[in-house]
Amino acid sequence: MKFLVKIIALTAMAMTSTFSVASADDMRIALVVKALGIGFFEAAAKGAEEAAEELGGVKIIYTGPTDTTAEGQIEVINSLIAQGVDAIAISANDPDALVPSLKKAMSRGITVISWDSGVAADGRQMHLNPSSNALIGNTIIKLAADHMPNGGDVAILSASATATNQNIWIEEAKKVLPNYSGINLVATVYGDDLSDKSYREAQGLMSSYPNLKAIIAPTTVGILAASQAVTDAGKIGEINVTGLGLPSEMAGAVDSGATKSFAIWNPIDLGYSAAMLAHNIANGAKTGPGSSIDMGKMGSATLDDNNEAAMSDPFTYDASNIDQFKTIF
Ligand code: RAM
Repeated sequence: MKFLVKIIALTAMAMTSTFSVASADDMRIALVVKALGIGFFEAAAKGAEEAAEELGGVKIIYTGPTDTTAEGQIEVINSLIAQGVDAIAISANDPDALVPSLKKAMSRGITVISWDSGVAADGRQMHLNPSSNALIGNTIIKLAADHMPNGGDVAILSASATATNQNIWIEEAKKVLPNYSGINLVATVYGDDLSDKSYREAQGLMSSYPNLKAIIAPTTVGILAASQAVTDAGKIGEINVTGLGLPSEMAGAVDSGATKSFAIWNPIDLGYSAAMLAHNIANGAKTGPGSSIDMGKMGSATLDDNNEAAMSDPFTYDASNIDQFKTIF
């Protein structure tokens, strides 16, 4: 009898510990995106889930506002603070507006990093850029210029006017414009990473600038909407749509000729790396200039003086390779 009691007690103990490992002890990492419903971020979430599976004992909370505003993200952050998550990895709609709420999160012991679209240095422990900003800025202009042997007018269709990443890339693009003689940037407009607004902004560009030769959209939402607007306007062959897109979303535009080429990095790897970094920093990995933080199968991130690191170079897609990639992301 005594023996049986002992067995029951041991079983109960084992059950308790199994339960705590499986749920309450999980590290909860919130992957906060610019807005829900964007394919690029869904691909990144897939990568974050891969990281969680590899690490074990990690739960990814994929969340974000319904539109690409800082206000929406502040609400999300406040709710994550109230839930007491362990880490927040955010792609920001504004570099400064989120700083007070993210500082509050850090003061409660929550690890905060930004990835994709950054937060100002005092609002996060580190930032992960997808690639070198200067390289992305040059790439988006080169993609347009490569198909404009005689030069001409180009316009930029961006995401939101406060998006950290797009604003930096546009700034870098403007710096290298003088290297592309004959390429004339006539306007920059904002579609807020909403399909319908981006589509209307692309239509507006076509009517305001009748000599437009290219629309450059450094956003996966904008490039897709612009290629649709150009197609619907019957301007394939006249206006080339380029910038940053997902092969899975852009395959039709490449087939139709609305888009000759575009670029992107691997969003799955980016989400995987962001989750790995958030996990390792929450587990005590040191941040600070010069420190190196493990990113699992993606190697490690070495932080610069601004506590930033960059991943890989953007890759260019066109009719020759899009079929190989359109089923991946
Ligand atoms: C959209 C978002 C994201 C950006 C990509 C290229 O999905 O704006 O932040 O990195 O485009």
